[in-house]
Amino acid sequence: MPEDTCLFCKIVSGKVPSDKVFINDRVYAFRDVNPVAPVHVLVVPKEHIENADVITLSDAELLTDMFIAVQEIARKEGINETGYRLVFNVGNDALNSVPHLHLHVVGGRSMGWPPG
Ligand code: DGP
Repeated sequence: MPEDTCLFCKIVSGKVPSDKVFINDRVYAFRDVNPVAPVHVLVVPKEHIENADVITLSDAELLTDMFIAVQEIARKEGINETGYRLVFNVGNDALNSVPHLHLHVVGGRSMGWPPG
């Protein structure tokens, strides 16, 4: 069962503590333990989905929920006007380290492009 082994499932269930930023029925968001910018929040579905590469049409509503959560978080964190970056890492080349879908919300400073 992923709830027993997956770090972000344990964060969602409260077994592992986190700094909560947002919660609703389907989405949980918390501060990244290794922030790369003044604002660095991870938005995750409460349900275990491995990564963006396995998303299907049946996840459409859940993905919309995640983006609506992002909008609320960006306003609450004061970065909706200055801007922010949204990142889904997938697989080794992207250094995806936790196999539970998560959307990085990064902001509060100017960022370069392309990423390193
Ligand atoms: P990724 O590399 O895309 O898989 O991002 C995983 C992120 O998760 C990474 O930026 C660090 C963060 N992270 C890892 N373990 C923990 C944890 O226990 N708590 C919190 N808050 N963040 C974590």
